[in-house]
Amino acid sequence: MDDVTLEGLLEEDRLFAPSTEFVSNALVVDGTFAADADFESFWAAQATELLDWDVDFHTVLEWKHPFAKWFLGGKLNVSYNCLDRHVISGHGDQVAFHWEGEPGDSRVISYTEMLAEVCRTANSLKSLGVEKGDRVAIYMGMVPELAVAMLACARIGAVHSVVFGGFTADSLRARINDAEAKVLITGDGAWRRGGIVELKAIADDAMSGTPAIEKCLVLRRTGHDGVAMIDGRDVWWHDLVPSQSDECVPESMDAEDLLFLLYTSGTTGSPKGIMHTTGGYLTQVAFTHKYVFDLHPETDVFWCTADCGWVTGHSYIVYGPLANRATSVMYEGTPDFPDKDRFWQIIEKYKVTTLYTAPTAIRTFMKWGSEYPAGHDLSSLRLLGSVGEPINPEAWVWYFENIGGSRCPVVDTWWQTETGAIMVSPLPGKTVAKPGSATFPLPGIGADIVGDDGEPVGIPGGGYLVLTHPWPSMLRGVWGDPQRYIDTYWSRFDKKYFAGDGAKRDGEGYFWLLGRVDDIMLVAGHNISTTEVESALVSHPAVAEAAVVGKTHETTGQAIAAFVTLRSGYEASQELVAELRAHVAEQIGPIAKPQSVLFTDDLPKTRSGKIMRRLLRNVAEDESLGDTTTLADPNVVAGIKALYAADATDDDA
Ligand code: 6R9
Repeated sequence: MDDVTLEGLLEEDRLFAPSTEFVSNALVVDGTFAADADFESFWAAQATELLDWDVDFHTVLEWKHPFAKWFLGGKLNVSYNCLDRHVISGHGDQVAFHWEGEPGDSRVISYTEMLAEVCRTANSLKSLGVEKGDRVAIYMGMVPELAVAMLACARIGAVHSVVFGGFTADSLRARINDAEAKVLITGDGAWRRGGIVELKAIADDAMSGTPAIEKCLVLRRTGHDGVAMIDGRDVWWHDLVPSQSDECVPESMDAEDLLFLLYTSGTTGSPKGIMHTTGGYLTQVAFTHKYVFDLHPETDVFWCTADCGWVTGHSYIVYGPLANRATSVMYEGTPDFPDKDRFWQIIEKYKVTTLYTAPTAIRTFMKWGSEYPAGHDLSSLRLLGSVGEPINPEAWVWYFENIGGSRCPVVDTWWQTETGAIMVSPLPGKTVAKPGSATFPLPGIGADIVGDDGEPVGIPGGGYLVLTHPWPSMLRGVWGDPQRYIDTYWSRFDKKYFAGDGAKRDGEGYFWLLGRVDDIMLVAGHNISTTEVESALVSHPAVAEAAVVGKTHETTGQAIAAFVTLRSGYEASQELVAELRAHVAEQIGPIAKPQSVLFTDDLPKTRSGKIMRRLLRNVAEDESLGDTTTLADPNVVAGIKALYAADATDDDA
C-alpha cells in the first residue's frame, strides 16, 4: 500500500446472536475468560489444563524479539497427548475417525486402534533408520495412514513435512531437498473424482533428484498395476508395518523441539519451511479447537474438510481434535463426486455436528444451488466454521441459512500457517456475529490494526493487521533461513508481527479482514479492498463468486477489473454488466464501481482454494502469466486470458 490508509467502505448491520439453546450448553459464555488476564498466565493455565506433561515447564515465555520460546523446561509427547492418555482414561473404544473413501468404502477407527497403528508405524520408521530430529516427508492422499504417519513421527521425535498430494514432482522435490528429508512416505495412488493420481510415479520423479532420501514407504490404496518399487529403497507399507510391535515408548520431547515443517508459498518467492514446535503448538491448537468449536467430546462429530497437506488439516483434523479426544470425520475425495451432494450425504450419514470448511467451497455450493443440501437431513449440525479467505457476507448468510438451518452459529476463523492455530474468531456461545467479520482476537491473543507509520489506527479505522505480542503456536522461524523470518514478519513494523493482510475495525471494534495487502487497489487516491468489492458483487443474486483486481488507468492510477462466475440459472449479458456495476456503486460508492466485468466459468485458485488475484492482474494488464505452478488448474487462467482479450465490455461510464 502507498501512504494512504485503507478505508473499509462496505457497511454491514446484520447481527446474529447465539440462540438461547446454544448458549445453555456452551463451554464459553459471556464472562468465562477474564477479559484482562495477562497473556502469559493465561496460556500457562491452558497448557497445564489441556495437556499432560512428563515434566512441568518452569518458565512460560522467553521472548528475545523476534524469537520466542514457550514453556521452557517442559517435556511432553504429542502422540501420547493425542492417543495414549485417552486410552488410559478408558476411552479407547471411542471413535477417533469415521473415514469415508471417495469410491464409497469406509472405515471406523477407534482411539485404541489408532494408537496401535501409530506405534507399529513408529517402529517401522525406526527400522528404516529414522531418528529423533530427522525429517520425514509425507506425500499422500487423505487416508487414515496420513494422520498415522504424522503421529508416528511425533511419537519418535522425527519432524514431518507433509506435502499436499496435489503438488507436482518439482514442488515435492524442492520441499524434500530444502528439509533434507531422509524418508518419504507416499501411496501407490490417490482417488480423485473417480480417477487415480499416481502418487508413487510422481514421487519417483521427485526422488530422482533428492540426495538425502534413503527410504520410501509406500501405502497401497488404489491398488493399480505397474507401480515400480526400487530394491533397497522402496518398501510396501503392508510388508513392513503390520509385523511391527504395537508398543512404542513415546519419546519425551522438549516443549521447544521441532514438531513439523510445513511449506507455504505465500504470495512471493520460494516456499518457506514454517517451523512449529511441540508444547506451544499443541497448547494453542487444543485450546482453540475446544473453545472455538465448543467441543463436547461425548456427543460431537467434528468434520474439518481441509486436506492434511495444509495447516488447517494439521491443526484441526489431526492435532487439535485428537488432543481433545474428539470424534472426527475424514473424507478422501472432492465435494462433487459422484454428485454435488456428497458433503451433505456425509453429514447425514455420520450425523456431523460441527462443519469447518472454506469460503471457496461455500461459494461453489451457492453456485450449484440450494437444492443439493436441501435434499439431505442436516439437522445434526449445531455449529459451522469458515477458514482460508475472507467470507463474503452473502456467502456467510447462505451458509447460515442453507446449511445451518438458521440455527447454528458461524465462526469465521482468521489465522495462517505461520500462526499455527486460530487467532481471531467468534466464541460461538458468546460473540454476537456480523456476517463477514472474524469479530475479535481470542483470549490470550493481541491483535491490532496499524497505519503505514505502524501506529494503531483506532476505532473505527483501517490499515494492516498486526499481532502485538507472542502466542504459543507462533512459527519459530523459517527452516534454514532465520533472516527471512525477520524480514518477512518482523521488519515492516517495529516489534509487531506483520500478517500481510489488510483489515479494518468498525465502530464497535469488530475486525474485518480485507484480503492480502498485495491485492489491495489504489483508485483515485483511495485504497480499496478487493474483498469488499467482491462482497458487494456476491451480494447480487446472480453472482456466485467474484474476483477483482486493480489495473493501470491513465487518470485514476488504477481501475477495477472484475471477474465474475454466475449462479446456476443466470445468463451473462451486457445488461447484467451494467446492473452489477450499478449494484457495487450502490453498495459501496461510485469510487468502487468496476470499470470492466468479465463473466467466466471459473476463477484461478491455488491448490488450497484461494483466489490468485496476481494472475488476474496479469490478465488485466495484458502481461505474461509468469509462474502458475501453485494453481489448482492452470487451464482456468489461460481460458480467462483468451476471454478477456476478446471481451468488449470495457466501459468508462
Ligand atoms: C489457515 C490458513 C493464510 C491467509 C491469511 C489470510 C487468509 C485465512 C481467513 C483469511 C480472512 C479468514 N485467511 N483465514 N482471511 N478471513 N477467516 O488459511 O492458512 O493457507 O497460511 O493462509 O489466508 O489472507 O493471511 P494459510
